Amino acid sequence: MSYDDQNIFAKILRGEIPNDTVYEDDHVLAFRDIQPQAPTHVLVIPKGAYVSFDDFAENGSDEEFAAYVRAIGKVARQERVAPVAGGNGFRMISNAGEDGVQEVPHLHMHILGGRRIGRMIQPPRE
Ligand code: DGP
Repeated sequence: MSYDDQNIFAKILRGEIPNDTVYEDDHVLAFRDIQPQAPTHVLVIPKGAYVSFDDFAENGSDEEFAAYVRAIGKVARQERVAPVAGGNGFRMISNAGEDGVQEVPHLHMHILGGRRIGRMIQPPRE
């Protein structure tokens, strides 16, 4: 699947749509999900044009990988959900493709916490 530069997160990265940023560096932007499913619901995205995690893994640079992983950890600590910083825990989810029910075709990691998130896999809703 090729990258669609009209997707909503590409527009956020270009500053065409506002967002509630919680963290930013040269390679990464993290902002609050517009439809939060938990008290903490942050999306962490690379600034590079990657459709999904597998695209990133295949085509990203080591510098981008390091920045992405570290940013996810920073967000979890900053949001006070990271157990390493005394938080009560969180879940990371990255949906990919149709079976993964990915709605926005720009890689994003959901960071969910602030409540008990529940079982890892729920029955399909659709
Ligand atoms: P996914 O199904 O994994 O592709 O999740 C996409 C998420 O993106 C979903 O939880 C809602 C969120 N989202 C969609 N549009 C916007 C937007 O314009 N701003 C923000 N902050 N989040 C958005």
